[in-house]
Amino acid sequence: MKVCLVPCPIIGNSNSGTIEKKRLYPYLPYLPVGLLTLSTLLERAGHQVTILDPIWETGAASSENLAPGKPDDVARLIQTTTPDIVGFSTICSSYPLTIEWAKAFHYLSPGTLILLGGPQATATDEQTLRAFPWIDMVLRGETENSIIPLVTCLQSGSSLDSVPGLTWRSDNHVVRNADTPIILDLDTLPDPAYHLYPVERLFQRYNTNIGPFHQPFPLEAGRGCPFSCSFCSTSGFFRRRYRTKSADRLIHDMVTLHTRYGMDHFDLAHDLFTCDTNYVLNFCHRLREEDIHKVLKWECYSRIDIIDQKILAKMAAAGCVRIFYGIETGSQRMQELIGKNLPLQDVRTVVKETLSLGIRVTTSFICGFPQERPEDLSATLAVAIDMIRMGVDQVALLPLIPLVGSKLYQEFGHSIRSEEQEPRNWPDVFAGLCHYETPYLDSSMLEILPRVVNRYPRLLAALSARNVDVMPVFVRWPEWCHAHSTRVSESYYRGSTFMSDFLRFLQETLSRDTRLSPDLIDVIRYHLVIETVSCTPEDAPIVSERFNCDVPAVMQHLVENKAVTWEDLNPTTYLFWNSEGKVIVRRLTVALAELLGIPQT
Ligand code: B12
Ligand code: SF4
Repeated sequence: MKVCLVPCPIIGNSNSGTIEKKRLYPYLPYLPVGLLTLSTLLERAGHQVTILDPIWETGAASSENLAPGKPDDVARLIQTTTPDIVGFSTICSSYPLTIEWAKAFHYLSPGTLILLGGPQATATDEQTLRAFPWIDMVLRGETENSIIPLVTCLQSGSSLDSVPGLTWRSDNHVVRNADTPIILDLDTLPDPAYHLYPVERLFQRYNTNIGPFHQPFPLEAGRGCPFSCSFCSTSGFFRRRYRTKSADRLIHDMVTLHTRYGMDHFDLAHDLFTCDTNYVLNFCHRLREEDIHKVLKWECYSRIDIIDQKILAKMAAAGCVRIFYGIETGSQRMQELIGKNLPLQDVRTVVKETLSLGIRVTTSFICGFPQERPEDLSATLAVAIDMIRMGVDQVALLPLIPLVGSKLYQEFGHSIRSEEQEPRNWPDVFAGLCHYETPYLDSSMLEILPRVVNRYPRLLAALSARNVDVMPVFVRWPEWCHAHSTRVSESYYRGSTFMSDFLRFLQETLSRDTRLSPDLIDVIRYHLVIETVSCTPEDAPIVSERFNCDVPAVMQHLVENKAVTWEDLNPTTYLFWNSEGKVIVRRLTVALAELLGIPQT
């Protein structure tokens, strides 16, 4: 049979934007690891497979912006492969788009079977089939053992009753077959069908696009996490069975990708790679034994309570260059309530040890739990700022996404809200586009906090270095909006003026505070200029502004806990202009600016 598989779109900014806007956002290229493995199995069984990732294919894609185009364009593309079955992969954040693509394809080719798989369709299988008649079936959970039985039954026209993990319609009733057993030995998985994906183009983007550090290439290391944090859905999906590919198999996969495509930096996709210490130590030992660590670098996910100096040292010596730690909340009360149970007193020690070994760190935090109180959020902000000042690469503060299938959803799913029509119509399907009601937290605070933390972490760290408590400032935001008649709708927060307004608010609020030194006022003003220039057209005149100090140097010293030097306090002029959506900043000494006759405001 001819099977066309379509990856789920990964939206550049998944945590904001209406469904309408999400269609326009740039998309992140990401290797659909699961689909590639299924493709190998299908090809081996004699089927003809195409993987069609619309973000590479439609006219909307450009070198800067990858975007899939309109649903009709996506549907036409799929139709060019003349499939018998179209299989869409799904994730919570882009589920409405996937459903739209499927609908557009159904109208173009009503007889072709539409199948869904992946975490979101698995969690919402029955609801999805009831809500959207154009979706024919969902293959739930891990599907390597069920995809061939399904396609074989479809080809022969035999009954679907025995296909494990299938949710389908029979006589207009939704039928849910028994679950598929999980795959215990992941070494039995075949090599992914890389030849079906534009791997070279993806690799090229990974190498050129992501800041100072190459984006690593995704490689599946294993599945399942034995913990059961209440907000997370992974424990249900993989039934809490922690598994890894053997160290030898994983190394074989890394070396194969290196030899075939030149990849030298891998993201070992596993929710909790370091769960089994002996496994990790053996993996590190094998990498060193073969001298592979000198060429191939890798990164992984961990928890601060299952790792220590000894393992970290082995990992660093074996080529580990980054670890992602989910801290989630800085409040011990919330740690317990959400079932994460991290001993917060150990966070600093573990992060410090990790950094001291030369391993970079990403930490992530969540806000918007239904039980969260202002003091909890304040504690989270304090830990996040502390992490920035310790030198972690990124502190992501993410708004909580309600995940169907999670414990939190079971308890508070009835209280999810959305400003948009589709999630309101089908909350149990599109919960990922909603938010929980937060009785103790102001909703505008939850809008601004993640946006500001993610955009200006170093600014917040610089303020905190001078003992400015930023939380009370956030609390005063609604009052300021009211005084300035600023409409605080959800779309306002997503718009271009919010960030400038916020910086103006910060400047005004903190300037009233006599403790704020002139260099800190300059730090805020500098960001305000950047934000303002980012909203100007590209042909707008260059902006020149004079500051009483070398702002980036002051920031650097504050964030790193170092004393600001006399040299930093030299008046400096900066030129700002907008080039291809990025603000370029150039530093001039005041004397040079005067010599060049550059007007200074
Ligand atoms: C790597 C990763 C990412 C990457 C890439 C995402 C991607 N394409 O997978 C990045 C970093 C971008 C990412 C981001 C996010 N992620 Co993420 N991510 C993962 C992670 C750790 C690994 C994914 C993976 O490769 N798995 C291994 C492969 C083999 O599994 P698989 O893709 O699910 O495929 C199997 C089955 O699902 C099925 N299948 C999948 N598709 C299809 C299609 C068909 C037709 C069929 C038949 C079968 C099928 O068959 C495959 C083989 O068994 C998973 C957790 C996990 N362990 O899976 C979370 C996970 C997918 N992420 C999750 C979330 C919530 C997010 C974010 C929303 C987080 C946030 N708050 O911002 C963002 C949103 C992305 C966006 N911007 O739109 C959730 C999704 C939950 C849900 N209900 O959808 C997961 C499951 C983790 C969790 N905590 O629950 N993520
Ligand atoms: S949040 Fe991390 S540790 Fe907790 S259940 Fe999910 S994957 Fe496991």
